[in-house]
Amino acid sequence: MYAWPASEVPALPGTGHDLRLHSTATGGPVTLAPGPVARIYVCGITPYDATHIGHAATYNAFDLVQRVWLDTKRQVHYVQNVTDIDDPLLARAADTGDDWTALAEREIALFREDMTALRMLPPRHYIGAVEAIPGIVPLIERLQQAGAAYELKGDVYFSIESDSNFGKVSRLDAAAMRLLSAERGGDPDRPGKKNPLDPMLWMAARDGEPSWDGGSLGPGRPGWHIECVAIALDHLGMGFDVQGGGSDLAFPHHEMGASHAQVLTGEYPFAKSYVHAGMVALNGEKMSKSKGNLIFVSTLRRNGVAPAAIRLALLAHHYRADWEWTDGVLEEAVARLGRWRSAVSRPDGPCADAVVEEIRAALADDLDAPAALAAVDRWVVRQEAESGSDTGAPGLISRTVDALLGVAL
Ligand code: 5CA
Ligand code: ZN
Repeated sequence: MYAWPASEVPALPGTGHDLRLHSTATGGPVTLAPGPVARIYVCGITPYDATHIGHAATYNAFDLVQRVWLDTKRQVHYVQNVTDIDDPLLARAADTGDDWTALAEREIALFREDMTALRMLPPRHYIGAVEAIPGIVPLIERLQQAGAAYELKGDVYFSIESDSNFGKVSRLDAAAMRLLSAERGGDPDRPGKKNPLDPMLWMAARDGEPSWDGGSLGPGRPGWHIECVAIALDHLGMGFDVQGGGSDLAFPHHEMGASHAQVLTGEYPFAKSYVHAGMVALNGEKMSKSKGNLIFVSTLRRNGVAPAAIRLALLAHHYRADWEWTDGVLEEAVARLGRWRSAVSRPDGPCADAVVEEIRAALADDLDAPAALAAVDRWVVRQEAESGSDTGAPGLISRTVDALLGVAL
């Protein structure tokens, strides 16, 4: 499917630094993309309620990844999916009486508008689960042939025991895995499974639910993890640099995906790093569709909030931190945007070369966006105090903030 238009990325003098990101799989920083092409897969939305601030925060983190790599003159192969068929989407459509395809289309359209307004650079490949089905079916058949999958009442499950590296992504103990499996789309209590954690690869057609031709698997629809694996292998191959998403995807989604791919290819690892953004909360609880405690980007925009202020509100938090959305967070971002905009509209200021370097260094060090904002804040304060004589400085600040942080002043 088509993604959304790319906002222009201004060219900056010099070159950025190589990116180091914290990987869940190592518990420490990994230096990425040694070659001229960087490869990243970021899990996309399930389109039944988009785009809340939690989504936006996660996509902001991976947009920064793309911007840092572009600043090092690398090409970026960025792939994102849309889970346009899954249980939660059907459940929401049944609740509201919507046609599930119409619901998905509407929410994807809104997501595209929000991403464009927030200046998130689009993926090169934006792929829906439904359009990926013809590629998913043969992968499941291959897993069956390899003895890594089994049938249960027409459904097909992946056997986690077939992957000797299972567990290396999330590094959780068995009890924690079991708990999270039940919470996040798994069915650990279903009788007849070889291991309670085994995830579904193919769900046989259910009455009243959509289904697709599954060849030898029979009519049905794909499981969640194999969807992302099929899309990532098709467009990136094994050993890509970053598998990204929110921290709620570490287990089971990214753990299972890595196992599927490693058994399919016999190669290790699926991704060189597994990078997870913290969860944004509202009123003390994780912002989530199921709880309904959501602040939507589109509502803020409709209420006249500048997208650049929303972006600054996201950037004020380190991507790995869990944080809470409050009115105060937004007010601070609106005030900062005002200060920055008036600063760059002045005819001169103190030399900004060191600020560019500070922003580059902060972002290269595990995307320290708050430190990048602080560097700009200090320049603004200096300009207010001493003015300065560098007529190129306001323009350089403006272009840097646009290129590296996605904020148009
Ligand atoms: N379609 C799947 C991934 S294949 C999915 O998780 N969709 S989602 O719509 O539920 O979430 C999309 C992305 O937003 C995921 O990376 C998820 O981790 C992230 N996300 C969801 N809620 C929050 C939140 N409250 N804070 C931060 N990120 C969040
Ligand atoms: Zn995914």
